[in-house]
Amino acid sequence: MPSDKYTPRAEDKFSFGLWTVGNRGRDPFGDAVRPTLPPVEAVRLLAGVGAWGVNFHDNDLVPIDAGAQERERIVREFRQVLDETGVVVPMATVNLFYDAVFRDGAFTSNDPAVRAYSVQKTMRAMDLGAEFSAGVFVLWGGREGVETDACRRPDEAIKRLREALNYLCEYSIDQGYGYNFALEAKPNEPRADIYMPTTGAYLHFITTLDHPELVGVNPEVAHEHMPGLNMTHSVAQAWEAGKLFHIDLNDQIPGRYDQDLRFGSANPKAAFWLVKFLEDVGYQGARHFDAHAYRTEDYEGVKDFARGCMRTYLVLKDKAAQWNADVEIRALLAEMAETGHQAPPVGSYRKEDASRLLAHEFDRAALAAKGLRYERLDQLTMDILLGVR
Ligand code: GLT
Ligand code: MN
Ligand code: MN
Repeated sequence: MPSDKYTPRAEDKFSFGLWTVGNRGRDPFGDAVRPTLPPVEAVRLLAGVGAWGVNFHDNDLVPIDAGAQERERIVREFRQVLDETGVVVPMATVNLFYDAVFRDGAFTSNDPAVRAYSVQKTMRAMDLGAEFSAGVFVLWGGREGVETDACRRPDEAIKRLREALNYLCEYSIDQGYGYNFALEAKPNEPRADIYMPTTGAYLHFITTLDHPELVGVNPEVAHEHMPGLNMTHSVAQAWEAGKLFHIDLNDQIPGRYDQDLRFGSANPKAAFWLVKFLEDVGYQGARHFDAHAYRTEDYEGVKDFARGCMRTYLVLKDKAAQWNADVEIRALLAEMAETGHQAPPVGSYRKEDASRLLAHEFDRAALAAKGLRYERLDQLTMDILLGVR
């Protein structure tokens, strides 16, 4: 494929999970449509399409029942292919959802033995990630929820989640791993309800931990769009709190089951605002695609899917630069920022200022009279996105 300005480069920090390009197209109504893609082959595929990084759950790489020798061989072969291709491992995670043992939760299970096993499995997954110098450890609690609230009090579940997180932070410190943990919310699926449904819920939960400085969030487009939320707003709150440790880029039609579509393919305008935000603020983390190819595709189609995620990101990044430089847009923004009205500044509270503010007479009708030109601004945005400007 000839290279152009939308060809991915290492600086773009595009990463994919082994489970994304390795997704075999299973869904609740149908079995796999693609053959197994061994991890080593997945790395070659990713290197071939120009990705920078690969992420994995413990069991994407090492099967859950592997012995020590098998683990060693897998790790050796994986390291070889990383060296050969230059692909890096920015993030690691743990699978606490697939095995039957997690059917009623992992860290929040009622069974203390399941909780202990979940913590042990996570510690081992952290060991594995650290062997490949992963700096971020994602935790997605897909099974930490309920079908019926008869099973436990939800505040008890939160206490258990906190206990596990505190333990894992201490383990990271103890081992000198230097992980940043990134917690990933989702409202439902696979559980009917998941305890930490939104990024905002996690942002508060983090403040209650023993080591809040080690823990941030991993917002996912699909998980915000499923309940009809605005991904860019969630990301902005995380960013403003210094907690945007990772991001899962994909797409999703609101109100449906988790689709994990190619980035930007369902809601390109929402994807535009997201990319523009990340680029405007100078987000330095990985741009991780947590998506998978349509079930109709073979592995050539999987490559098209992976290239498409990165290309759309870069096209939108280019469009964001165009938007920022557009003379008419800049003039509209400047016009909007102007106020023809005098008012005492608010700022931090001071008694004298507060008296002035209380005494001030506002002309409400005049304040409400100015047209804000958002229609024009949005159409200019559309013209840029549709490629006619
Ligand atoms: C799973 C889930 C994703 C999470 C992954 C990390 S696994 O594919 O749907 O959203 O990010 O555990
Ligand atoms: Mn998802
Ligand atoms: Mn995800």
